[in-house]
Amino acid sequence: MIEACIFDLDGVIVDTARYHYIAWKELADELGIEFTEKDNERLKGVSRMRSLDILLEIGGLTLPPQKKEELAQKKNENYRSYILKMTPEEILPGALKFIRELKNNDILIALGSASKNAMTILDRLELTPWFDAIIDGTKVTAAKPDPEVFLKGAEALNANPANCVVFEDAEAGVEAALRGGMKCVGIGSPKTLSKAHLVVSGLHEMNITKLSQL
Ligand code: B16
Ligand code: MG
Repeated sequence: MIEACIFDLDGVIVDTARYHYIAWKELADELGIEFTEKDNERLKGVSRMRSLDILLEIGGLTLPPQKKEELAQKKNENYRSYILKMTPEEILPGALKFIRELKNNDILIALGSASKNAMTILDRLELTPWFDAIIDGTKVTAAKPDPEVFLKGAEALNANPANCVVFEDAEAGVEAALRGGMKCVGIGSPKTLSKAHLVVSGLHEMNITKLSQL
């Protein structure tokens, strides 16, 4: 029996990776680091600070912690200028339809995202009222693949982790779900997300029948 669904945000409900990319790219240009869209793939599902570390690693730069804080903050301000202009049209295909279907079947819904900007994004997309619990980057101490974010989601919903399904686009997120003893639907390529119980290209491919067969 499925009690709850826990959704990652970036790459599952909305594609903010392109805004992250623009903001990291502007910072990289200032630092004289060559940073491509392919490099940006490595930052998906990864925390802000870890993302900066990867960027600096690419550029072969080592900086003191205070400077890194400053740069991360600068990137975030730039990133926020983009997400503050987001609209509900940017919700990925099928996401709202599937969420509605879950509600109609009395399945609880939580968010499990690494982003500290998740609340702003959900508000901009007008999705906040659909969630029974929201666990984001401001509420966790351990990053994915640690299962903390999803276990906190299950706990907030009072759901048994074994009866929860996580939707994730990042390999580390799939790993986190499995470590938490949950079922996992990968969103993206079966090649990189092979450990998930099921892989689909987007939430438009999901429905209650597929969910109950997991
Ligand atoms: P922020 P998710 C993740 O969100 C993004 O995929 C990742 O690229 C980003 O660095 C991370 O959030 C932190 O985001 O800078 O907004 O706190 O996929 O876990 O929803
Ligand atoms: Mg993601």
